[in-house]
Amino acid sequence: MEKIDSGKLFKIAEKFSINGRVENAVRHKVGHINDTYIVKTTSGILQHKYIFQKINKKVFPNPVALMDNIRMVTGKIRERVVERGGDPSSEVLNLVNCKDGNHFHMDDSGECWRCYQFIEGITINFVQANKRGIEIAHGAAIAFGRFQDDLKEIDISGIHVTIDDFHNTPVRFERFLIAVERDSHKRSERVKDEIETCLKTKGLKGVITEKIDSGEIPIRVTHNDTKINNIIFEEINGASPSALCVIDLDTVMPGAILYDFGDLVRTTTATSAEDERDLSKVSFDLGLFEALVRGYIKNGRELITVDEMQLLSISGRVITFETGLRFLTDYLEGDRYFQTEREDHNLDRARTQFKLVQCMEDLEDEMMSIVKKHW
Ligand code: ADP
Ligand code: GN1
Ligand code: MG
Repeated sequence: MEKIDSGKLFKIAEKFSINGRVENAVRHKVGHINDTYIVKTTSGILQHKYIFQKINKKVFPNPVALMDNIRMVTGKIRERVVERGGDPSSEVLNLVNCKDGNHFHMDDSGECWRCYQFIEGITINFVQANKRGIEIAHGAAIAFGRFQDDLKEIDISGIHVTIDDFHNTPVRFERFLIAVERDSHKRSERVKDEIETCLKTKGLKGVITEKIDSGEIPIRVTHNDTKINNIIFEEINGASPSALCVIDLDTVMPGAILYDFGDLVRTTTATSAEDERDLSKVSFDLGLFEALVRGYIKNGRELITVDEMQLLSISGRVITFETGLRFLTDYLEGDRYFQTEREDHNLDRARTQFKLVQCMEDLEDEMMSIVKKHW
């Protein structure tokens, strides 16, 4: 993780049409991919806050196309928010343009920077299986369902693919096998059990992609990174936080809604952090799952097809397996993709995913019954 001195960030901030003079810039350590900073400015007695992000170019080879997607998608969502009488300053990400009119800045070393208006609120990494957790899960699912609905009329042919084969689980499995074979960091011996688990679970990899290939599952413009912490929640005195704005739009591209619903299941039903080391704390909660189904279907009932509905209950298991494969692959390759903060961080993350896959397998019938009940 590159450290940046605030002098450099001040210079970058000068390129954007922000209000006031920069007072300070602080690294914001949430998210595994981009470098994010909170920048505070003042003009007279007024204070302003912005989010600055350096787009990870190892992960996103074409930041220009990515920013083009974000411009189009936020434009469409803004129209929809206004139509329904919402507040476009907090219910959609607002890019701040550069002084030269561009919506991103390419610095001298070829790094791509963007700036958003700061949205006040909180992010939530995981929820507990209680009334508050259920309300949060339900609100998150409504937000992602609405996101899907807001984008249903966008012209998919104008949306770029920002990462090839992002949710192609069979390709992720092949890459995992190559990483095991190469064993470039001599770590495979340590993770023999996890490798064995992946080989035994490989039946899951084609469950969604085969139906995409056969044309049964439609391709739409989807978010593709619907972790619960990619929503900003508003804290209202006494009540449970309510979902305000879907963020992290770097992976918006053509995809299947099953991976979106699935990733929400992966990150919301686990009742523990993604990197929890104590696996006895990692479990799957059916009440939270039901809250997600209720919430997602609310805006999606017209949109979700019968074929998609039939895979809704297994979608979480597929993407949790995929994410486990990705963490384990990165561990085997020497932690090159996901930002890590401790030794074995990716391995700890992979282990929680495999535990969760097992929990979901044990509750397969109950999950299907819940989907049918709300269908
Ligand atoms: P990553 O791809 O690294 O996860 P994100 O776009 O999700 O990057 O941003 C990382 C974090 O920065 C978010 O989890 C959130 O806490 C914060 N953040 C991003 N955009 C905004 C915004 N417009 N307003 C307030 N906070 C934001
Ligand atoms: C990354 O950017 P962030 O932290 O929201 C990753 C997701 C993974 C997730 C696992 C572009 O999401 O695909 O599911 O970590 N994003 C990218 O926590 O690879
Ligand atoms: Mg994020």
